[in-house]
Order: sequence, then C-alpha cells, then structure tokens
Amino acid sequence: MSSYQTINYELQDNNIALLTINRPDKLNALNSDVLNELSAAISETESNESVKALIITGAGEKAFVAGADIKELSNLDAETGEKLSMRGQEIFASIENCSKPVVAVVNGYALGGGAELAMACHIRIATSNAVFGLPEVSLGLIPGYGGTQRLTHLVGKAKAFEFVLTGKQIKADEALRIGLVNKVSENNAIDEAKDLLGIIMKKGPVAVSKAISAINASFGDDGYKKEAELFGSLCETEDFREGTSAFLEKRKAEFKGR
Ligand code: DAK
Repeated sequence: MSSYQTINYELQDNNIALLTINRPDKLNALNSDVLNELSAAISETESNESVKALIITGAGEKAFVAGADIKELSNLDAETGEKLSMRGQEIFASIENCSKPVVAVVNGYALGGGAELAMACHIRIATSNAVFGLPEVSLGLIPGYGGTQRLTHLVGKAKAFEFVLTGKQIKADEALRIGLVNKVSENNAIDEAKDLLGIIMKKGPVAVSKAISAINASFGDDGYKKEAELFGSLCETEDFREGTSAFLEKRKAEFKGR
C-alpha cells in the first residue's frame, strides 16, 4: 500500500482498506493535498486486487471532515472555482462509482464537503456524535462537490431545499430518521462497518459491482435501460451459474468473482 501525507491508507484484516483523512488539527478539512491523495487512494482501491472493500473515516474524535478548507476556498475566482468544483466532483464520482463497496464511518462533524464526501460513499454509518450540514450558503456559496444532487436523491427535494437553503446542522439520530445515514453506531463504528462489508463480500463480487453501477444509473435518465444491460451481462458470468446452481443443489455458493 502506498504511503500518503494527509491521509492514512492501510489494508486491514479481511481485505478491507481503511482510509483515514488525517488533518485532525484542522478537523480534517479538505484542501488540495487531501483531494489529490484521496483520488490516488481510490485509484489504488480499484487496482489493488487484495483490496475488496473500503472504509472512509476521519482522524480524531471530533470530525469526519469539517468541510472544504475555507482558507483555500477564500482565494478562488470564477475560473479556479469552477475548476476545483469539477475536480472535486470527479473524485467524488470515482468514489460513488467504485466497483468495490465503500462505507463512510462518519465520526463527528460532516459539514459541507465532508457531508458531500459521506454522501458519495455507498453506505454511511454515523457515530452518535456525528453532525451533518451543508452550510455553504453561510459562506456565500453552494455545495460544489455534488451535494445538491446527492442530498436530493438521498432525502428528497423538500428536505434538500430545507438543508441547503438554511445551512442547518442535524445530529446523527435525525440523519438516520430522514435516511441520510444507514445506521447510528451503538458501539465501535469501524467494526460495525467491517461486519457489514463482511456480509457484502460473501456475495458474488461481479454482481456487487454491477449492482453499484445499476443503482448509480438511477441518477441519469437511462437507469432502467442500464439495469437491463447489466442484468444481461451478469447472466454470462460463472458467479451467476454458481449462485443459481448452489441454490438448486441446496448448497452454499462458492463465488470466484468472474
Ligand atoms: N476549513 C479550514 N479550517 C477549518 C475548517 C474548515 N472547513 N473547519 C475547522 N477548521 C479549523 C479551524 O480553523 C481551527 O483551526 P486553528 O484555528 O486551530 O488553526 C481548527 O480547525 C479547529 O476548529 P475550531 O476551533 O473551529 O473547532 P470548534 O470545535 O470550536 O468548532 C466547527 C467546530 C466544525 C463547528 C467549526 O470548526 C466550524 O464551523 N468549521 C467550519 C465548518 C464549515 O463551514 N465548513 C465549510 C463548509 S462549506 C466548491 C467546492 C467545495 C465547497 C464549495 C464550493 N467549489 C469549488 C465552488 C464546499 C464548501 C464547504 O465545505
């Protein structure tokens, strides 16, 4: 595994990589260095065959990620702002479209770009001290890393308007109630994420990655078409033959990932 300056990226037991945004003195705010290293670690997750799933979290007790780095944001102009937004969107899309399952463990403040990062992950587990919000309007901005789109998709238009227009912050329990997170951790959130990924990793890996693509296709206009295409392609895989045979033969499936 590569070593980085602003993130930790390490392979844990059970082929799960743990990516920790590591600027705790700045509440893990996303500056360009973090974004670049995040991008590299996602590419590594895709290319390293030993990595079967990814957990993203923040260093320290207080924050997942307290947003884009406001110091860097304050120097943007129209051209650099649009460029940064597109670069961030591209990186967050690479997380959302990662062919391996990605779980965010939201261990404190997830504000602005931090909430956007969590929303780009496939599943979110919050610790009880997690706080979510998109406070960009308070800075005279709008979410620039896909937050207006993903929040609307996750919680619906009414709540998205409320959150983005007021910049209000909510705690873990409310985030759970409105569907922004999948679970509030009762004990050790990283272990709970690993348990959840353990369940997913027992399934057919090709089917899991096609399912990720199919669900993501619901963002575009052609989600049903995409689902049918992916479904068709799965019918050609060994995993599909194995999964159906195992059911009919009343035995446990042994997936090969092809
Ligand atoms: N950026 C830079 N530094 C930050 C930071 C941030 N987002 N959040 C916290 N820090 C730094 C603080 O400045 C402080 O640094 P020192 O003064 O110690 O050097 C340190 O982290 C500890 O923070 P606090 O002392 O403030 O800690 P508290 O516990 O008192 O408060 C807090 C915690 C989370 C309530 C507070 O830190 C806070 O309000 N932070 C800012 C939250 C926020 O507004 N985040 C930005 C959201 S807007 C775009 C691309 C992206 C975006 C928009 C457009 N385009 C390219 C167009 C995204 C925007 C956002 O993310």
